[in-house]
Amino acid sequence: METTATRAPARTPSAGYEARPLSWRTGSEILGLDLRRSADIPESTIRALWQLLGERGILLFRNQGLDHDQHLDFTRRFGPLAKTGLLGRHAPPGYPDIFMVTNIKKDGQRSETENAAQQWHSDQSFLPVPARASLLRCIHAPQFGGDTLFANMYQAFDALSEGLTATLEGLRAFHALFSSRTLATAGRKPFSSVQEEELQRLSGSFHPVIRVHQDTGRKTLYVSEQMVDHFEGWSVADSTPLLDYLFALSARSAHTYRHRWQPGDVIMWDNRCTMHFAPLDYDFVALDAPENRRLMFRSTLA
Ligand SMILES: O=C(O)CCC(=O)C(=O)O
Ligand SMILES: [Fe+2]
Repeated sequence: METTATRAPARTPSAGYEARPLSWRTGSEILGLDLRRSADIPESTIRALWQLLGERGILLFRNQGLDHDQHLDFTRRFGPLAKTGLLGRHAPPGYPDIFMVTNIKKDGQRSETENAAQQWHSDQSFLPVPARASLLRCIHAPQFGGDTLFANMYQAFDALSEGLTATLEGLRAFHALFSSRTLATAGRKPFSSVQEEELQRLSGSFHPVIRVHQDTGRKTLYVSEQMVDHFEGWSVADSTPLLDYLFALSARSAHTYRHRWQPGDVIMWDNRCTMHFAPLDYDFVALDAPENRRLMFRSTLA
């Protein structure tokens, strides 16, 4: 399946790489590294990439053509992998730590992962200790649509007034796999095969609404449309208007970067200071046409 991804000519590994901004505040493209040979990347470079990730929220590596092992090897340079939980059922054979996101049908059925990200979220925020970062690699991108949007949650925090910041500082929010809002508004419930008892088991976690990023020391807003249900001690009805405001503020165009995927792209994002969202905007009429296929694989850092 990976063979159609662009194969970059192998580069001689060296400490040298270049980082170029993808937009004013969010994202950097990293040039000059061959992720297929991640064992050759010096520890100092890994540390510098990690710091840059915390500052810029996402790192893009183009033309990588990784296989699953190379993808996991590069991911592990930054720390242990996260448990995949429910996503394990969407792992490619033999790779339980990889999550496959695709719109390619299986046995004539639409994939329940195609709408894994139809609302803004930060990965695994429903867990007591959410995923630090995720790495998504593109094998096929549809001819139209299938982009991923990233919101810079430092910028969302910076856009809050002092008064609202003071109110939010003391609050915690409840994150569930699917917030009441998601269940009420998603066109197609994500992961429709998730059973009620599994939802109970993953009942969710409270997290502060404003958090300090461990590596940069900067404050971020930490609420998301897909998972945040209510503020601690507030009813859903009381929470909804303020949450709606915060979601709209986070998703303002000026706070986001939209990535148009190319096969061979790898994007690493920091779940502590970004959210992401992948609108369902492919050509559903011709979903089976090869040029409309979307196939991505994700690894996740604990
Ligand atoms: O399909 C995408 O672009 C993102 C999917 C997603 O949310 C994820 O892999 O964490
Ligand atoms: Fe996600």
